[in-house]
Amino acid sequence: MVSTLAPQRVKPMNDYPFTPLKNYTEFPIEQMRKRVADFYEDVSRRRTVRQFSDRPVPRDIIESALRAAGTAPSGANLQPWHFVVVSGAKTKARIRVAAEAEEREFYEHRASAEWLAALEPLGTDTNKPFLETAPYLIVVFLQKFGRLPDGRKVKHYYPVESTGIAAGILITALHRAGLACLTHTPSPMGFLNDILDRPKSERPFLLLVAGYPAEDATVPDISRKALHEFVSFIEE
Ligand code: IYR
Repeated sequence: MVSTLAPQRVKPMNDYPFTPLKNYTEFPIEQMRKRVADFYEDVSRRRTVRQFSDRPVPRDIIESALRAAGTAPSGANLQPWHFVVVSGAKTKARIRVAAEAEEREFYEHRASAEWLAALEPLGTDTNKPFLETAPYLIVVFLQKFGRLPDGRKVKHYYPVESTGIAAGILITALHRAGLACLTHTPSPMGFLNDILDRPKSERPFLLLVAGYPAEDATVPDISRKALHEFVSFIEE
């Protein structure tokens, strides 16, 4: 009889290769506390910025942040995202024109009075100069399905959750590099497929504006919820 005390070997139920978990690092509790507190201190300084400097940012920094985003967990590891990095003035200008047209529709017709009231503290309007000023527009696309090399469709699972997590890691990585960004969502964003030549199977998820903040950038004086307002613990 096999003893129930025998060391448990996790044996996969299939023939796909598994490899030992090599890169996991455990930290002593005190170090864990410090690391997570330092991380919080750093991310809590992140602010959404709407005034950008045109100072250039080396592309390899954006690439590293995107590499970090590409480590996000995803449904069945299908990585249902595509990122288009726009730095060319011509394309940025086309995006600005199209986004401002949608924004005019939004502010003048589509948005409810309630929505406009919610936006008032942010001071946003139809004018989006940052789409041309900032050195990078990173357009995040969500792939509803993928394609095998022979053209067959592959269904993607949880693409919204997966792409949202990847976008969160990207925003955090850009912040950690010392860059500012803005999650911009002109709605609808279908024009981005046309301008950036992306297939219909991809949906623009968000447009991240990234760069240095303008020297005179200001941000709304708003606060974040305290922990007890957005977290509950159940300990029984
Ligand atoms: N997309 C518009 C409106 C807007 C909507 C939300 I919700 C915001 O948090 C901020 C803006 C714009 O970018 O102005």
